Amino acid sequence: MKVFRSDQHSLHFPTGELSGGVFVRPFECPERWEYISQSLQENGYNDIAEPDALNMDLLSRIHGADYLRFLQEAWRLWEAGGFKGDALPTVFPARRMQQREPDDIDGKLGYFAMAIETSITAGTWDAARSSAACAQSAAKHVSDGANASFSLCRPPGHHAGIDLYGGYCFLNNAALAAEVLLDGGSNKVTILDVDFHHGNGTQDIFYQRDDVQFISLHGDPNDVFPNFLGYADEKGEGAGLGYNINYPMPPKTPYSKWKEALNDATRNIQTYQPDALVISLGVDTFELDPISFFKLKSDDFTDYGRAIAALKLPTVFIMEGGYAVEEIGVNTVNVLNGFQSE
Ligand code: SP5
Ligand code: ZN
Repeated sequence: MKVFRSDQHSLHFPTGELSGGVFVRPFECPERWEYISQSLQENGYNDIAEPDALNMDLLSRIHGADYLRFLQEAWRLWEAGGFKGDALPTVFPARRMQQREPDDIDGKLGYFAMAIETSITAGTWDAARSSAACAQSAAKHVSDGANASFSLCRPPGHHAGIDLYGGYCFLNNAALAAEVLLDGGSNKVTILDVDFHHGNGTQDIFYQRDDVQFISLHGDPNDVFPNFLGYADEKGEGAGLGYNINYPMPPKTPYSKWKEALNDATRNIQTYQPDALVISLGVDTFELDPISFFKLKSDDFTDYGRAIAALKLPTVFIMEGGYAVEEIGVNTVNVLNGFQSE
């Protein structure tokens, strides 16, 4: 399986994250990428490529023009304001306030943010762009005939919506991969999101469309981030009605229960009959993950990798979350190994 990755991920490394009222070292850190790279190498995934340049036209199919402009100018405006730390929002357009982008950078940050654990730094745009470029090239590789590819995306993408960032995400890498597959001749694509958190951004982007089926297995938003999307009654709208499927699950969910949801998801994929599959691959479902509450063990990742392969679809794996840093490489590679063994 060919791997796409870029060293430019390390341009994004905020100094802190507000968690539990304390400014801590960010959970989404550069070592995550390094541990995964190392495990890939140790397991013989040596066909590694740098991505092609990002196609901004394709990116514009999933993100709004104002939002893309904001991401590119945010750091410059923040610096021009004389601020010294990383760029963080402090004020939000809550209920009955104006949904209007102001000139002031503090207001812009709050206008486009869906969470404040995610800082923007000097290198954030370049890192996000390189991450999206990896997803684009991995999808192109499959669209050109390969049966699978893996994109070591960092920063991750599934919380980034049409015009919003947060949850460590800026550009929606999995959504871009789906657009590349559609552009390359697929008529229908399924995005299966197995990250612990609901893929609110991906749901947002495809909510009214029937050419992309979105399925997410995640912690119940009533109990955990992103808290305001991911309920089972969110089924899509208009042409998209029926093509959005959520499986929220409670704290301490063991693999046996998670696998039941996956089995139901695979039945829904078989009914939809997509031409290709994108996996939003977060391994924060692991029992030792510091910010999550499912109970998957390392071998379970191998098992569900096999179940994904049983669908017999061209498959693009897009890296999302996973914060038990020392085990992140093993768990990620276990999914790929399970897929390859089938
Ligand atoms: C891609 C991805 O997995 N993003 C996850 C974003 C999670 N953001 C919220 C992190 C909250 C951590 N602090 C919790 C301790 C205080 N309750
Ligand atoms: Zn996650």
